[in-house]
Amino acid sequence: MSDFDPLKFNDDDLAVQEVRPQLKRPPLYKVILLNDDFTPMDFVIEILMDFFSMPEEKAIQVMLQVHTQGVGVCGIYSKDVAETKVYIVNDYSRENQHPLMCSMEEV
Ligand code: TYC
Repeated sequence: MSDFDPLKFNDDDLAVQEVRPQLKRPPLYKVILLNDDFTPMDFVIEILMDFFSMPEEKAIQVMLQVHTQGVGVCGIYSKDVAETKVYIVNDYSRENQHPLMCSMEEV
């Protein structure tokens, strides 16, 4: 018999339905940046390089995507990591008096 056979027979010849193992993957979250009219482009590029480990060319590309389309993806993470990224980016932006908004949404 295979490892998981949902229909097994016990000693009294009764069919017993086993519980299917719950193996759902934990959800992933996109960390996103939103455009605004005031945050300097260089500051956004710095954020993408420092907090999301992007090489400069990729950071420029993502910054321009946000600038022209209104929103862009910084990376995809587990819930805990995404929440921490959002927190540190928003905190760092406030500290530097920029209105940059970082947020997250389920993939
Ligand atoms: N729109 C900003 C500017 O013209 C640049 C910018 C890009 C701001 C991306 C936020 O997430 C952002 N200075």
